[in-house]
Amino acid sequence: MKKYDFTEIEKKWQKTWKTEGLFEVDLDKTKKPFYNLMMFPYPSAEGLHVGNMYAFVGSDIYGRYIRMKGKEVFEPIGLDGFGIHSENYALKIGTHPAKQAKVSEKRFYNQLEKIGNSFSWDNKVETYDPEYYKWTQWIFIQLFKNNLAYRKKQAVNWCLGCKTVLADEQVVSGRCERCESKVVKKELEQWFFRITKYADKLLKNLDKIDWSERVKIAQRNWIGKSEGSIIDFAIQGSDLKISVFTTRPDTLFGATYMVLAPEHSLIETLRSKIKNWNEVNKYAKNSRNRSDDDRIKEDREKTGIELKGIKAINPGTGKNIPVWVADYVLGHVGSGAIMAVPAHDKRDFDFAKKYKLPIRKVILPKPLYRNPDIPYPISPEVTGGAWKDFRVVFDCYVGEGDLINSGRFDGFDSEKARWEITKFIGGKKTTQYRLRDWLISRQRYWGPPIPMIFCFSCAEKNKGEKKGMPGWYSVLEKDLPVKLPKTDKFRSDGKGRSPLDSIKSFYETKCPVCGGKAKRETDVSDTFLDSAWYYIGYLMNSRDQKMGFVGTKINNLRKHWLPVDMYIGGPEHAVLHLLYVRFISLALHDIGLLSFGVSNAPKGEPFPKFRAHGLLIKEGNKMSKSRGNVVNPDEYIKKFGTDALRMYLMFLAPFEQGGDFRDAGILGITRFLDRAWRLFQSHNGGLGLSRIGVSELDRSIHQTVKKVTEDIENLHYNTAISALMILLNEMEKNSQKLTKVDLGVFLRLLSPFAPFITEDLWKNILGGKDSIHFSKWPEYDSEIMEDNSFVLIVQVNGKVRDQIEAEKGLSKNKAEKIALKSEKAKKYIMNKKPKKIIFVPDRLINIVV
Ligand code: ANZ
Ligand code: ZN
Repeated sequence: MKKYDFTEIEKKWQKTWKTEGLFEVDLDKTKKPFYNLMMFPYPSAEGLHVGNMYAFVGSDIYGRYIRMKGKEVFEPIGLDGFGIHSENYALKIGTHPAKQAKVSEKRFYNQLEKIGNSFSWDNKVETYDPEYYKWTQWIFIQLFKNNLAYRKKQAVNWCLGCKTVLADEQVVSGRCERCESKVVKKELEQWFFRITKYADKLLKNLDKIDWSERVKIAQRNWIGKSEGSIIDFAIQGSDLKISVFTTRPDTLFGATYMVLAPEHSLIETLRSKIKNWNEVNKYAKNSRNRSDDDRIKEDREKTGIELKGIKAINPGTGKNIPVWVADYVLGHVGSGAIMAVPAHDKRDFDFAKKYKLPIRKVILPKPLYRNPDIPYPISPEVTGGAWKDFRVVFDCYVGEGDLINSGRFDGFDSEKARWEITKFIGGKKTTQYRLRDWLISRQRYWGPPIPMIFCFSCAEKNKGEKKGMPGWYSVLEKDLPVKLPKTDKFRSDGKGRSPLDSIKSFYETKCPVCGGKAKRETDVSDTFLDSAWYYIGYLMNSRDQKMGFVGTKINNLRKHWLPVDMYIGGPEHAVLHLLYVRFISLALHDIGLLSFGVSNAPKGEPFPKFRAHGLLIKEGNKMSKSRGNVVNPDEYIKKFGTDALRMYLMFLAPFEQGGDFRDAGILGITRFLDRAWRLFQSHNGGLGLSRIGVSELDRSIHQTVKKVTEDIENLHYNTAISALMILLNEMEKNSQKLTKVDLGVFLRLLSPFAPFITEDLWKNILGGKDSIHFSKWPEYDSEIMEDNSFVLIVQVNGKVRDQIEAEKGLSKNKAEKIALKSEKAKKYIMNKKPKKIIFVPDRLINIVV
């Protein structure tokens, strides 16, 4: 018998498929398109990670299944190789990022070829390819032209390691998401995208797209909608006022002091009145370079300084209250100032305790208030011990309840009081979002130069102009791409300038409007802009042509491919990539450069269906270089084969849950494939076409078809594989009865998981002419599937004498015949004539003699 030589088989089919271009798709001729997309990888230092493979294989299985269900499946692949991560790696090993990109590219594609996915290689994209980033720049320009890109000076996140600014999304607990260095604040002029304009749409559409719930929750929290009021507090003895944003205007009467953020402009304005100016100024300056995360942590010890000589007036109570500066209030949130209500806000409470500020309770939890033993108004005299208890339990009560100590609003329900109080003191209702505009500039080398030009003389000329940004023009579209210049000075100097800022030949240019001397923007754009449109990039290439947005406009030619039908990727991208990609698509839609939609999802949403895969760990631990436990798929592929590794990865747990990789486990899969191989080889040549009647084997086959089909649809690959294992057992037991049809069904069910061995057996044993991967997915017959038999209990004079398997729906007559034939029953009937026969359908027959 021929041995299962996976190395040979896998090499052979890989080569054949590639030369035949089996999985290439003619994008223009498709009738039943299905866009099966997985998040493209960034080429990391170690080459393809088994975690990448896990994600890709999980996505591929789904795609292969859909293909066999009759769709034309497009499954492209590419590399997200522009940006900080790739650049940092090149810097670390002391090589040029462009050179390293070529090395990584080769290695990655090589590895990706081996994982057995049905990739459409003709359409691959690399984000650092000028043909690609030409369009990244083009998108920037479209956003600029539509007032969605602007420049402003702002205190921004500055990573001390990467020496560049970072978006909020890239700062995790005060550290850089990529290099984990500390992140501080720095004042710089930067480019921003107005993603906040889409806050509401991004939020609302979430309800109408089919995404993993945990990712939706993360996006909702990130966008952070909160409804509240703006309330003005007059500053005593001046015309100035402090505006605050609060979600709890109902607690106004409990505001016993106010806090300005260290960045608040009023501090400077009030300078001459602040008696302890030096102290205040020093505190304000120092707190600015602390990260936001650090500042707002609940458990961090609060600090602050009172503005001596300044008092504000609480518009509810009419009383004077002190004004402080403290870094737990952020400059860019709300209005950068708060009314502090220590009795009902934890941070204010801690602060008030520390600085001995008054605490005034204004909300009482309902059960207490309604308790007849505690009459209103509550005071220690009236309540005695209860007051004491109340204080212990509710030092700081953040919930809802009824108002006390609030003048005419006493007794109001706190939720209802919000608007009543706002109205009463002339405040305004507003909605705030946590989401901030997307900071897009990076002071780095390895990225697409931002395609903007600054003209000094035009800026002078249009100085007073309110609209737009005087002197700033986008590069003419015909001049795209603005190529990243080749240079050896690609390292950042750490002073807030990009390396491009010292390349005169790059930045010296002409003004596109007046033709005078002008300077190019020298920052590059954030890597997340590269990946915010790559799913369109895949559609722009094909075997021998590259085309663009312009002229042909993607929305005419290949829009039937959009939106993406199934998108799979890591949940860690919930607030980065997955938010940006939606924003860019919605914006291009509104501008009119894209147009696609499906009936069951909002127009312009690029991914109506998204599934987050789980995390792959190694023997209980996170895989990381420092632990030295990163699994390199190459080794395992060499030792066990791609098919075995694919199946092993998918067998670990439900795909959306992740799994624990253990070396020992893979042997179980190897044995399974070996057994399947032998079963097929043993039938080489001698196979019947059909069986007569319905047998137990038929039932198992149909049940397995149903199970595997449903499991794949739900990405429960692990249980689909175990169903196939059970079926293999059954087939081995009934080896004599097996037909070609049975074996064909088994192979097709297995093919998405183990594409190589199944193709080989399909062609060599079953004589398949075309690839198994384009054969039809098996269907099941629910009638056959159902268990049609039952155990007939045979009694003689009420005592059980035999149990016989029979077909359901058996008639009384037939049952009688079967019973009378039973050897065991005959012994008790002893040839006597039955007096009476009791029959319970599908259960028993009792012969009374
Ligand atoms: C008074 C108050 C009383 C508040 C109370 C809360 C509870 P969310 O819900 O997350 O949107 N706040 C407003 N601006 C701030 C800033 N710049 N820095 C830090 N905190 C700020 O949070 C809204 C609440 O956060 C606001 O409502 C305000 O405190 C605080 F019993 O106002 B609140
Ligand atoms: Zn000019």
